[in-house]
Amino acid sequence: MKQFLKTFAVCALSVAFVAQASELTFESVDADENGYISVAEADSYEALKEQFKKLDADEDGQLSPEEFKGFAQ
Ligand SMILES: [Ca+2]
Ligand SMILES: [Ca+2]
Repeated sequence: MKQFLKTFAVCALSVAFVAQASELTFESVDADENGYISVAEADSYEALKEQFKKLDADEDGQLSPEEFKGFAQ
């Protein structure tokens, strides 16, 4: 029974992780929490990396929370 609960817990955690990974939030991408997403931070996320230049409206090389709102997931 204990083994079953352990397996169940691991599965539940995996599902939670996948759900998180499929929907990016500004906070989750902004690794150093400086309020902007840099090219290096966006680099870990394929879809975001592809849209980075388009999203960076003021072309300062980083995304503000306002610019990130345009990200199509
Ligand atoms: Ca940052
Ligand atoms: Ca910008």
